[in-house]
Amino acid sequence: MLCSPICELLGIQYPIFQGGMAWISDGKLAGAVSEAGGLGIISAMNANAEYLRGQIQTAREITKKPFGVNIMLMSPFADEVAKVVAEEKVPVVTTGAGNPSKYMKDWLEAGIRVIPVVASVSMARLVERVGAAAVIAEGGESGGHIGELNTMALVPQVASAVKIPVLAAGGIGDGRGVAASFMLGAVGVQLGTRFLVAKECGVHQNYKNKVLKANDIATMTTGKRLGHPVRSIRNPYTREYARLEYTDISDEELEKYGSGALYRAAVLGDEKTGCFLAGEIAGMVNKEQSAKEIIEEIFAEAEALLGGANKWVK
Ligand code: TUI
Repeated sequence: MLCSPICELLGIQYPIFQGGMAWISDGKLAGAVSEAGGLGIISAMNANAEYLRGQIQTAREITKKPFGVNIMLMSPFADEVAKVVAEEKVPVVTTGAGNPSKYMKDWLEAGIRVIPVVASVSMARLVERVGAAAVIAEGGESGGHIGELNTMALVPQVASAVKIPVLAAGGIGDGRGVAASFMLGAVGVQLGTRFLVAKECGVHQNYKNKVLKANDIATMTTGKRLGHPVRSIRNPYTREYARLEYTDISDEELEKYGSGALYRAAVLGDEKTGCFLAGEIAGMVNKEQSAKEIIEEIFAEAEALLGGANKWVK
């Protein structure tokens, strides 16, 4: 058993979160991950209160164990879904793509454990000050919206800067990544890409196939010009986006070109005009498994590695 403070804090069996992936992480996937002993997370993405309430109910029908909701702070519905998680007394809230301070009072009063995703030491310190229970330090190997630093440099700096527990995210796909994360000072991990191909994940099969077929250099980043770099699998859409970034097209038109692209990938499976967000570890995700199989395989490997780590010390 890999026992960690995050398991005790949240009452979960394995120190692993399934990342809140927009259009992908629904109540069914989150319920399955939590039931398997990790922390499943529903993505509130750009959806409204009614959608989120439905997904919370679905997760509660699948499991009695704790689960979380991820609130993407750039969402136009962030205020409305922030109220829902407090009313529903969701056990854990993770946040992404911004500063969650304005919601902290309501969430803490509702007894929620707030665990923001951070991409810098300064944001980790800030959220600790306003009452975060832990932080997820997410490096640029991740899929989706990313910060400047990579996991190897970010996690130890955040772990040294705060007293609350730190989880590592970005570039973790198997037990080796989990063991390395613990060595960097993390006491848990968050994985997205590996859970994207879980049997319980309802994303379009074309999306799963793209991840299953990806190699080590399959992903690229776009969106730097608009101030929000995003990692996704290279395809005609990303190539055209990357080209447009270097033309004199207006920011508004570039924004318009990107809008709806994740929906087209995740729901429609459109390989030409969809944006298939995925992390750098897509190249080592080669099989569809249940959430339970994924978690058990990862931790069997991580425990063996950590247990044998002193073979290097003479
Ligand atoms: O949020 C994510 N990943 C995402 S969000 C998303 S939807 C989207 N689509 C297009 C453009 C932008 C978003 C797809 N994937 N991960 C968590 C994350 N949070 N990564 C980086 C951050 C972050 C960045 C800045 C957290 C805090 C932060 O603070 C900035 C500030 O000072 O407010």
